[in-house]
Amino acid sequence: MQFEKTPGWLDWYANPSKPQFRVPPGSVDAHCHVFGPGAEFPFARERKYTPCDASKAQLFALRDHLGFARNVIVQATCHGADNRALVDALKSSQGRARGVATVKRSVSDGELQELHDAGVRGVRFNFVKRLVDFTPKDELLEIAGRIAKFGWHVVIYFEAVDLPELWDFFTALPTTVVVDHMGRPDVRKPVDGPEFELFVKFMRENANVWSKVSCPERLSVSGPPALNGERNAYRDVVPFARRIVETFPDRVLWGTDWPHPNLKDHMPDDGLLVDFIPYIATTPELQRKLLADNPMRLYWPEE
Ligand code: 0GY
Repeated sequence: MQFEKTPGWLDWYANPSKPQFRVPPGSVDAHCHVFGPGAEFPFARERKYTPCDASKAQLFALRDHLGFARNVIVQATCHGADNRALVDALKSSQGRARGVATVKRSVSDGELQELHDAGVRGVRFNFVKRLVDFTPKDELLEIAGRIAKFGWHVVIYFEAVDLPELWDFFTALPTTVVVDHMGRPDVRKPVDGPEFELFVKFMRENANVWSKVSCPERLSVSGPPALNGERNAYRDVVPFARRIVETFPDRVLWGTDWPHPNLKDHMPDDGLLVDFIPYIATTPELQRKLLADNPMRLYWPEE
């Protein structure tokens, strides 16, 4: 099937720079996606955008270029609950990728077992209204109860303003809970203001909650670096991510978010994104926890 990209869709950065920061051995890019290819793995009917293709081979090439050892591939909303592209990528990774799927209430235990065997270790619940239609909370709770038996966790994606309303649901989840992109703070607000304090409280009061300190390019208002060779990009996001890394060093993950869905203004150079890491994890110990120890504990606990 042929797909037309959403008008204005920015393709991923074709020739990312080599990062100056060398990630520790065994590092995991713990948030990235594959898109299609649409001709092989059609995009879902209920999708809110149509991306460009971004294949497993291109993802694995980026992994090697940036110096990572492994990937956690997260089911993107453009594939709905059809996890075939994800499973195909996991099976081709020679054990170097694990996955987070999207499932519906109708999924059978046999299908969950197949996903597990392919390397899936979590499900994603998305509350970002521009990306998905509403799913009733009782359905999500039922799914959470079933995947808990497989030792999986729940990944949640929401925007900061919605945390108060979603708090009771999130704190009722029976598994480890991983928040995408720090719950998307508004970085124009103070890092110690009420909105981000609520997120810090959410993590402090719930020891099962982890956070990805990812997507500075999505959260930043100050934007990418000047075109003068500077590699210190997205500075307005640093205080937020650094605070989470330093307060909860054993419950943070990092990922590129390649191929970066829905960016309207600019497409980040993935090499620059890697060079963001030492600004938010400022010691070798914090870097090792963020990039290797924590994702290994969550996704490859047997190693
Ligand atoms: C991200 C962020 C976005 C999209 C998706 O699955 C998705 O479509 O996650 C977004 O548009 O903010 O994590 O990739």
